[in-house]
Amino acid sequence: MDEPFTMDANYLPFCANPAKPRYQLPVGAVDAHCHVFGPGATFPYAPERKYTPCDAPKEKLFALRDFLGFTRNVIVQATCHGHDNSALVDALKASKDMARGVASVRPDISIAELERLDIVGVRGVRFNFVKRLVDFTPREVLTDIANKIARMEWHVVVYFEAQDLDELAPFFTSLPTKVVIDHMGRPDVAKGVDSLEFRKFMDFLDKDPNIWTKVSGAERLSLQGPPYDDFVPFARAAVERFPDRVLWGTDWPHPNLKSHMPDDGVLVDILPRIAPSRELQQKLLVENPMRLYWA
Ligand code: 0GY
Repeated sequence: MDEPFTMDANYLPFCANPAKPRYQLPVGAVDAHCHVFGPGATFPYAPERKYTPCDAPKEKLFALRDFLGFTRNVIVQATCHGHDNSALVDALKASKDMARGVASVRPDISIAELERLDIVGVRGVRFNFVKRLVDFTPREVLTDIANKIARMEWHVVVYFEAQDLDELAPFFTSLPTKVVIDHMGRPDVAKGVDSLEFRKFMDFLDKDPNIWTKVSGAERLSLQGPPYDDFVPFARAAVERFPDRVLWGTDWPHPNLKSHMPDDGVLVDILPRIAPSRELQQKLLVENPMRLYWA
């Protein structure tokens, strides 16, 4: 049978043979930002998607987890699957409690459906504000969703670009849950870690203890490429200032990268540079994600 979906012509597939990391992850480490895509023949991509990726099924994700030395995953619903969380749910069920999920839901979702998602391991919803990935959703709609999921003791994960922080910050602060910012709100690393842009981001976290951040996205934000020297100071600054509110993930299978496809082993090897002590590594990779997703 013909495959029902053909990946975009300029889409880069994930690295099939990553290097074994030199850095040994702490026991129980969590890859707290990754995705599953399809397979499209079983879990069709959403009609409203802005890109068609290559399939990246759960079996490949779990094999990568074991190869790199992680114990657990947090699987984040990506926009190419829209609000259909079937591939995510399937992966969570197959993980034997070794994965948690962040879903994408519509405002009319019932409490019964939220409870079904909770049982399989969903602990949050993602609001995406990146214009190349999603159409606009009014804030009131997102607030309705946040109020519903607050009852489940879930949290909100947000993805946006640095220039939009000023406009979005009051909305994030108004949400009734913890809010986890993907990839440090995508700073422009060319501006440097002391830039007004990144200081605003750090001050925002400083003021609101409900805000967490993922210090992931080296391969997305770096202008220099591996070993991502220009990214490291940003992640390190966030880890050192907010050691109890940071998470890290590979972002496998790295949707929409254009410059290069990272070797996930090389990505893991930046961890001791962004979290220089064993204590910081333990918090970043084990204690924080366990508190947020498995408590
Ligand atoms: C990421 C980043 C991207 C894509 C998505 O949901 C998505 O489609 O998050 C991106 O294109 O920057 O973290 O996966």
